[in-house]
Amino acid sequence: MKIVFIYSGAENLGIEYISSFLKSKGHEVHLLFDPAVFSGDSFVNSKLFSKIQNIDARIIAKAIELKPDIVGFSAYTGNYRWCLNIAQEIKKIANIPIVFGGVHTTAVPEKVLANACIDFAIIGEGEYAVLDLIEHLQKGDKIEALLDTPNICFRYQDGFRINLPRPYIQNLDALPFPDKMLFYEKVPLLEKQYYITTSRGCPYSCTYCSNDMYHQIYCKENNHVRRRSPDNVIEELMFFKQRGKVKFISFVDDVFTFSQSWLEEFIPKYKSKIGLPFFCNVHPLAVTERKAQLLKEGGCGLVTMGVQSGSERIRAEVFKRQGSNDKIAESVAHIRNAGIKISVDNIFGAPSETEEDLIVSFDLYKKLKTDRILTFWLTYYPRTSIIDLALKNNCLSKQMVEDIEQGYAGYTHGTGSVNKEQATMYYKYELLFHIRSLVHSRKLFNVLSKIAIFMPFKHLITRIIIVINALANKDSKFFYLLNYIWAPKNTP
Ligand code: B12
Ligand code: SF4
Repeated sequence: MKIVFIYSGAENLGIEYISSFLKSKGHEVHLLFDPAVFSGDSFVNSKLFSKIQNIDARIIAKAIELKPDIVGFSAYTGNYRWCLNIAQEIKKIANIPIVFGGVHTTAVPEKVLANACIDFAIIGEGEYAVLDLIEHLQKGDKIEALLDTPNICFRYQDGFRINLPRPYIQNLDALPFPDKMLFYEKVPLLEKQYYITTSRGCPYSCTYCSNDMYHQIYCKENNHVRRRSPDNVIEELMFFKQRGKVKFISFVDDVFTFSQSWLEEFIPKYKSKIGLPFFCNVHPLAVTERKAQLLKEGGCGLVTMGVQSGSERIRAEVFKRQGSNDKIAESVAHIRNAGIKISVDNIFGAPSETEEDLIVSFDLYKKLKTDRILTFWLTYYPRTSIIDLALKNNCLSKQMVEDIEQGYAGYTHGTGSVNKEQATMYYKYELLFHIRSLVHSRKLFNVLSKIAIFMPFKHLITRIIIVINALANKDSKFFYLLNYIWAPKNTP
């Protein structure tokens, strides 16, 4: 059978895993890819450039031309409307079965299936479920044959058949390595920074994160986190290292440092066999002096750590993130003392957040010696528990929740759900946090922060600082966009 995946934005490991799995079972897989350099989540969001590129129409034409047996979309909330639009256009021309998977589909399969152009929605991990679906289509069985097939959802009689997911895949080593070439053939530049995950799942369950939604769906299971063996990860990396194009490894695991014993085994092997600089995500509770040393020994140059708020109240009551400010300071110090750069994330706009909370956060960031503070406006993702809190606090209405589930992810505090007065307050702290990430000298920072409070156009100045910081830190996304303009590519 021939499956065509359609995707936009960044490289997608989910599609790559399903692709190699299907290929290992003898199926043919294609990708139509819009790198969304001028649209979606891009720095340079421009309707005009996007129109000139005319990628959507080319994707639709190519999808029809390939004559697939099934077309697959990986939907996260931010690209869901785009996926839906392409699916509708394809269905108008050809009656090809269309399947949606990915995090947004997993959260709200019934909303996805309410669109007549989508035939199937697959929730949770996709490898075995897509195989079941393809084999079902190949046999030409009646839809009733899928009534008890885990993960697969579809319209049935007057409603929806939402089948529960099968248990998590426990032995990740048994999966074929992700089909990286699917994306690299489209944009060879992507190979410079090798995305890899050594685990699936997260041990924590922050209320704003999609892991919280996964934990609700897979509620009967308590083994949310699964990890590949160090040897299996090294084997995957060796193959691409030998191709000689990879310059940098990005471990995109939710929390790379959750197990010390795994790192003790992995790092020496990584150092001797791979030895490329790498990046990873850490959690304040999953950093110790020894773990930081191990990261450094392996060649880690930068870590990202979620702080999200310096207010212990917001972290505990709203975000459900455990750990004190002292623990955060200690973990940052371990990373810095090991000689690794650290970038921390902060989320503005938590339900019930007051200026008091922002002042406390500001005090924490003044103390921490971080290389970068990235600030985000809270984005509500479907079926995460922070939505219930926001409803209780009147930060969201029922209509807004419906919009979020329909993929109008604009309900961030930065795009409309705070009033002018609140926005002015947020812009002030946003600017202060960004200045802090550029200026490490306490004295200079104190002077600048006093001036900044009175500056006009705070939001604009923040944007300029973000660009300076992206250049100073050689931000990979930023350079990808710059390089993409003249790099060879074969899209869509
Ligand atoms: C790695 C990662 C990235 C990487 C790589 C992107 C990628 N998609 O691989 C980078 C850094 C580029 C990235 C960017 C972004 N990310 Co991101 N990212 C992740 C992360 C940490 C892991 C994803 C991953 O690789 N998992 C491993 C694979 C194997 O699992 P998977 O993707 O879930 O795929 C499985 C199933 O979903 C399913 N499946 C997936 N696709 C399909 C398609 C079909 C047809 C079927 C049937 C099944 C299926 O089968 C797969 C295999 O089992 C997740 C958090 C998480 N833990 O899931 C966030 C996450 C996906 N990202 C998120 C977001 C918001 C973004 C950005 C929009 C951020 C931004 N503002 O720029 C961008 C979007 C970029 C883009 N266009 O793809 C959100 C999405 C939330 C939501 N509800 O929409 C998540 C869930 C984190 C969160 N906040 O909760 N991200
Ligand atoms: S630690 Fe990070 S990945 Fe894990 S649940 Fe919290 S926000 Fe999500």
